[in-house]
Amino acid sequence: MTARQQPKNLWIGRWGFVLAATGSAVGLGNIWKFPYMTGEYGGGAFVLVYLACILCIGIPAMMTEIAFGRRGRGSPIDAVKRVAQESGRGKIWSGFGWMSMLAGFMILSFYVVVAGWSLAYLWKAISGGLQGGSVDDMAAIFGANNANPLTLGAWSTLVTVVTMFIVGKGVQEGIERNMRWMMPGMVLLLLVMIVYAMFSGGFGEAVTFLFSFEVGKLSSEGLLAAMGHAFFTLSLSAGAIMAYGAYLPDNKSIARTTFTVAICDTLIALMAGLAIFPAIFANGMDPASGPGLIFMSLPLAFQQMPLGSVLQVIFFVMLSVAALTSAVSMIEATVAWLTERKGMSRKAAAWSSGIVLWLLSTLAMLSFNLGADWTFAGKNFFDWLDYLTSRWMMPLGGLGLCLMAGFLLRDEIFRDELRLSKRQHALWLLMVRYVSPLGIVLIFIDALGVMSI
Ligand code: VAL
Repeated sequence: MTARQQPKNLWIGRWGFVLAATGSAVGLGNIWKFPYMTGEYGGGAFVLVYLACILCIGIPAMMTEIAFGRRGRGSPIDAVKRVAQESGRGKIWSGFGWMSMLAGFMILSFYVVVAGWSLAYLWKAISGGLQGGSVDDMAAIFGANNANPLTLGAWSTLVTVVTMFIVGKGVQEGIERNMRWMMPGMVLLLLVMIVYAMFSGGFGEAVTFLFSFEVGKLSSEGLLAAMGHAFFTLSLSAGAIMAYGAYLPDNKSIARTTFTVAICDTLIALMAGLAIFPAIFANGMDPASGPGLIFMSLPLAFQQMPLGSVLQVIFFVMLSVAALTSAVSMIEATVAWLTERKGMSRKAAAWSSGIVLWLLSTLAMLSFNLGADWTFAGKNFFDWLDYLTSRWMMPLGGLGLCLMAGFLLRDEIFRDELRLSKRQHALWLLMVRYVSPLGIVLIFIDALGVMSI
């Protein structure tokens, strides 16, 4: 097959794909996960490695993924298969498409639980349920929020239902429209929080914590976490970006789009760090408090701010919408596959994957209450989903696609899709052939060395 595949659905507006891909990238990863991981892995060193991974691994990998998606014009499984076949390679390579679809599904099953926290906190913010003067009070509220499997399950079920509803309708219009107000709104709100933090203590400490690069401080586990987070935050190897790339019109520049998405995503994560850490230090909280970090520190900070109760409601609305625009992207690969291959309607595909997702997410949700003791090697089900996907499956998927694009497949395909200048193309090739794979492999080797101790 040499002819280019014809697109079925294309992003509508001029900014359609950028908005949707940014909507996918910017999510809980930026505002919930980035701060707590930075806290757990010691600050600046983690941030530095994360930024290096975005630049050297994430950006080339994202360009490659979009090129695969646009060339193959189908779900990641079919897109990878078609591009491989166009180069005379076998179906077996679609395995990377399978892995990314599975990773997206697994991520979504714990993601809806955290998005459920966000909705629960929105409700508490509206109904005055986030009162308390100390970190301990906030920790008690967070604990109580998670203790009851029925209410916690109801929130994550709500997220699942809303996600499937949007996906069933078709993501293009809904997402494009929402992203237009959400991104500027989010940036504005984070700016307000940062400016407030500048004048209310803890800001200097936060800046030092985030940007003092003592690389020696980072453990092998932290290195792996930083690399995994670069994949997670850009939604790479989770089916999302490739599935969205399949709807990218031919005349759009993949490189420009990728840089725009990566820059927006990185800026929002850093802004979130600058908005959140001052509150953590000013209130004497431990930055290494884990996944509950923002849910405990922020309500406390909002209480001390003028107009804090209003800003707090706006914040949780934004967080919930950011979570939703990411959630819908992670199921797109599965839904595209079910419609293309199994002949299902979009609605049927969305709801049937929704049921499986709901079962898996219920298990993840139980990790915070009834199933807290169901652990294996010190990790509960929720932790395992996160660990397997972001630390291993996503980087492995990225490694596979980069090596395929760099060595195995016909270079004309990528010349044709990426349309870079000669020099830029050579740089991209250098990245996907050597720099990204070497970075990923070295971090894996380092991590495996640690695990065998
Ligand atoms: N990239 C998103 C995030 O950072 C999701 C899709 C993992 O939250």
